Amino acid sequence: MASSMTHFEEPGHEALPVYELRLGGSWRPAGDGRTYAAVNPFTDQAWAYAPEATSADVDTAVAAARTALHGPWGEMTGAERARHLRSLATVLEEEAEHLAAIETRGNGKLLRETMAQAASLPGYYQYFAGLADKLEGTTIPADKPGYFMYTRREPVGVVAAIMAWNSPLLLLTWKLAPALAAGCTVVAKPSAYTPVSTLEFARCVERAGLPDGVFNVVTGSGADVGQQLVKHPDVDKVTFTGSTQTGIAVGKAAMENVTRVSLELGGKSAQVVFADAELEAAAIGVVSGIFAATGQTCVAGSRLVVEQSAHDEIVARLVHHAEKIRLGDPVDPASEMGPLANKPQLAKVSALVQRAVEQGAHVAAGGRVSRELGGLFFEPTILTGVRPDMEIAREEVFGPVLAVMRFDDEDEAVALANDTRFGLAAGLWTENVRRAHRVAHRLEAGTVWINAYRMVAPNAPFGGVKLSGIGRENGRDAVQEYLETKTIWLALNEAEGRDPFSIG
Ligand code: TXE
Repeated sequence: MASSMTHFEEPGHEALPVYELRLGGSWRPAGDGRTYAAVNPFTDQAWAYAPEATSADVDTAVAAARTALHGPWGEMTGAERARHLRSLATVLEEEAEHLAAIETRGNGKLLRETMAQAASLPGYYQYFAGLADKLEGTTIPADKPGYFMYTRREPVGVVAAIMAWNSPLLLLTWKLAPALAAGCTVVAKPSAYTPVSTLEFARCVERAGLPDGVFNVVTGSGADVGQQLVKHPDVDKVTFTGSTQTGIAVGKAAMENVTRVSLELGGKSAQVVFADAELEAAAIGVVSGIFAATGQTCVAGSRLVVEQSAHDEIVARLVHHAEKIRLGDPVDPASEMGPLANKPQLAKVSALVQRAVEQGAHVAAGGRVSRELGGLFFEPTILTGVRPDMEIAREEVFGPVLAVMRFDDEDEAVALANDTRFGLAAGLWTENVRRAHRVAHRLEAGTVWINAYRMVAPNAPFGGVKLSGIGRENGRDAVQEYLETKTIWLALNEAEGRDPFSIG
């Protein structure tokens, strides 16, 4: 990826902001001074320069995180860490508009979406502040007399947080807030496509007064900077959001050092619509699941699994909504769908749709690159007549493309919905309360929304089963991802007289 980036010599770069790495308490250019252009997907123009970290910079970041872990941060009580998390929440409230604007420039998402995301960030730091002083061990009655035994919950250590480009600050926050609550220190590596918002975020951390080295940022390519972090012997835990393919490579590389890993990966989430559903509400929910954020969300509801008798009506409603979606400048409040985030993404979406048509899918709406606006726009697309064995029913598109399949009864609905290697989320639309819970229990997914879609919250555990990942973000479960359990035994009596050659 690094080689496709524009470098510092680019004419006109002087006018653009040039960012620096956040290493310990310092802002520093990359060790060899190299930068690359961050490109705005709407204008297709460079808008800032980000440092391309060297391997020495990665070492410096990890060392700074280690020093903070063994220093002021590691010595704090949970209540003191909570105060820092709350200070950060306050700064983020003040900076929400600024961060949202940066995010939209970086990945082309609608400002109304990035604004809602930025406004939600403080709530995560508040929630995890509330948990920071409640990380309790247990006292365990020893199974033999004369011993006292208890556990401590200790931070796993230095965490490398690696994120995709689709929601850089939200994905970062889902990792950083619980990691800090647990007492860990963090080295963050945003996607090479969207380096700037995480560097701006580091300014917020600095303003909030967190000790130096608690939060560090290295930017650059995944193959270089990301890979080095994952393989770094002094990193204790890797937490990753991105594609399943890269996630598997990250997991394998981390295992070389038995580094702990959490993975939040791709999805091919089903929206299951029964004929007894309120069909207009279901149609709006399906639209929100697949066309919001231009389909570039891990929870995109990219497969519609609909009961035969409701198929034609819901497809008609969906086509009606899809054709009315206003594509446009992401900063225009009237826009409903922005561009895809980068050129490889547009090429991938186009190719998948083309192959789906060649394999027999019917284009009910959209289906093409939208040329009118320039940039990287793809039309909201609905493909009917999709069979479960087709590529478009199996592969993550990460774009505004819905694959429609039909079922005759509940068992077939569940079988179709579960006929995927992924298991991040699912939507379920029915007015029958018994069926709603019955089917929700049978769906293989980390989250099931009933008569709703795309709901997330600080206290709602989120993550995948199957190829969608390992571990949970948000909720109480998330802090556990950043803690280790230590068991402590104390012999209460002096003379034991126990056999030194047998256990226990
Ligand atoms: O993801 P990657 P990208 C899917 C989506 C998209 C595709 C590529 O289909 O088209 O992934 O997106 C870093 N060691 N999703 O390029 O390649 C990389 O720099 C360590 C689904 O963003 O997985 C970036 O910071 N790190 C997803 C991060 O990993 C490495 C959300 C993710 O990169 C690395 C986004 C390596 N060897 C994209 N290689 C979802 N479902 O949530 C790359 N990276």
